[in-house]
Amino acid sequence: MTAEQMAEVLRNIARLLELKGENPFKIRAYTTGADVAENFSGDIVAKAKANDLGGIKGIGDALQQKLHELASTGKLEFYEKLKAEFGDGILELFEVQGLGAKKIAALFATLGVKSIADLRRVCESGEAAKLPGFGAKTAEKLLQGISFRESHAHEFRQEQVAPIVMGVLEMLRDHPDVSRVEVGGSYRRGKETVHDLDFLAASRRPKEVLEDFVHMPGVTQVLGHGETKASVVLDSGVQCDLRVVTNDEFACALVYFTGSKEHNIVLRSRALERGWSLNEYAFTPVANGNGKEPPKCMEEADVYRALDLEVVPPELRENTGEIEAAEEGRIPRLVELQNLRGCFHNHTVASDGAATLREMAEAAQEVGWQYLGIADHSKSSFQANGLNETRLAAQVEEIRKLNAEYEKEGFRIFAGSEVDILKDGALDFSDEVMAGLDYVVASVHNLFTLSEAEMTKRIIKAIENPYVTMLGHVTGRLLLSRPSYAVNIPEIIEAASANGTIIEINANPWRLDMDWRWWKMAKEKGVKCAINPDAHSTRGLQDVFFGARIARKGWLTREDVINCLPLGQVEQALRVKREGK
Ligand code: DGT
Ligand code: CA
Ligand code: CA
Ligand code: ZN
Repeated sequence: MTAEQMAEVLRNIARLLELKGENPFKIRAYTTGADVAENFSGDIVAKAKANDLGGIKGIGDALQQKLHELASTGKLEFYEKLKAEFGDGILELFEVQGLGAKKIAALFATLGVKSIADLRRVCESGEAAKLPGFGAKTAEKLLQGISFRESHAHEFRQEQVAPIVMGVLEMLRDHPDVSRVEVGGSYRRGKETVHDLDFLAASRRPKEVLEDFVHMPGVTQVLGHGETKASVVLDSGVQCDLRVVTNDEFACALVYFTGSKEHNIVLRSRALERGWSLNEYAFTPVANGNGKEPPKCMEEADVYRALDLEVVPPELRENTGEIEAAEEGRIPRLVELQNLRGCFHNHTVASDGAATLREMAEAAQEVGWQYLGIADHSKSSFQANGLNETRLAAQVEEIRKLNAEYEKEGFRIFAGSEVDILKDGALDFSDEVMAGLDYVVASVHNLFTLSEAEMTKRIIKAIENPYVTMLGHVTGRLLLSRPSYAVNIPEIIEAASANGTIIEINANPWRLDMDWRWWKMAKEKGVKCAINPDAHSTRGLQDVFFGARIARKGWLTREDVINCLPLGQVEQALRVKREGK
């Protein structure tokens, strides 16, 4: 049991209690408990096992008992009973876009809907549309939600697979018969979602390694188990493939299994031009080749060198210009997580965050950062407890006070706001109010159904405001859950370039927005990037890990990323746009 799994059980209990129409305070106790479990800085699972949760804010007596039972037995009677009342499929209904507890409860009570399959049936038959508060449009939307979810049924986001990758790599690294190990595939290339995980190990005893792999903890199904490879499915539903090769084959195999397929195809044709064939194990001579000895490769770099190429970082291996760049020695030195000196889009308890200003600031200092930008929601985001002008002014005051305290440590909080972009592109705060802040992140949080032309115009109008320093989560997508709204990204990039507006990479693994596929174009037009975690807790700051990988995948260097600037320079960078006007 992990803290995340514990939190998930608490969230599911809250959902089921909501279906039962339980008292909101009781429900709130479980969602708060889930937040606490997930963001606790110590080992909350060990504490729960030891029945030592007393005095932790947000975990009352009743919850302490339940967490103790859950952590020590792996099960919770109360939860099992709740699930039995509704059936196993009910929780997946919460994953359908546009469906909340109220609607699910109505569907369950009147039409006996217990699963996604049931939901589809009653939407198609017209029964759902007849329910009070539903209508034909809602039913149509729900069907779209179901099909979006199904079209991504076997994909996983980074935060779902990253811990698995760490665990499997550690297991293989510790294996006495394994000399080298790597993860390949789309995960290594830093894709925002992956279908399965591909591991590669070098060993002289593949049998022993594969035997332990198929028996590792969490395996629920063995799809294949041969002499040199095996495939398993874990309890999380993630498929893991392992290929075992010899140490001499490892370099070529790693290139091959990292992909992408398109990148590999170009490598292979370059090999043929040189009179060799390149497969998943080695270079070999081809008949009627030029007779040149095929190169022996011990490292990936040897493979690229043999093909007269610079080494291509895995994130760039998509055949989108990296081969040409590698040939001409133009592979950029990509930004690294360690280059970040702070970040700008973060929330506190003042809006919908879980940590106070001080807690966030001190967590940022722990990470080793020199600054932290606070951008709580603005007043129109009432569902997120957005700040009005008065509350914002009070927060700015509090930030100034904390800054006086932190100054000697060389740390600084920047006072910002995540200001809503209203329907017509106007902003939720006046220019005067925004001028009193260090910076502004402007984001769309409502009216996702505007036409592409209207949405693009709306966002460009915000980009043109001199006080809008950067644009937040450009497309509003939630990976595997909600598609982007209609918007013309090249026009947005053009406007950002013309106005000196920064675009963020929202590093939350559900978003990773703006998408990596657009960054090369943005960079060529001189648009700067901010890698922002959009943290709603101190733990959330760590999401920059995912953002940095996406920035690399977008070909960005530290010069392209504004939050690589040290404190002494970043302040000026935030002022450039507003003072240029
Ligand atoms: P995904 O769909 O997220 O799992 O994406 P990948 O890229 O991890 O794809 P996967 O797991 O099917 O295969 C891993 C790598 O193995 C892939 O990136 C390139 C290599 N590979 C697999 N099948 C082929 C193939 O038919 N031809 C070539 N050239 N390479 C392949
Ligand atoms: Ca894969
Ligand atoms: Ca695979
Ligand atoms: Zn936002």
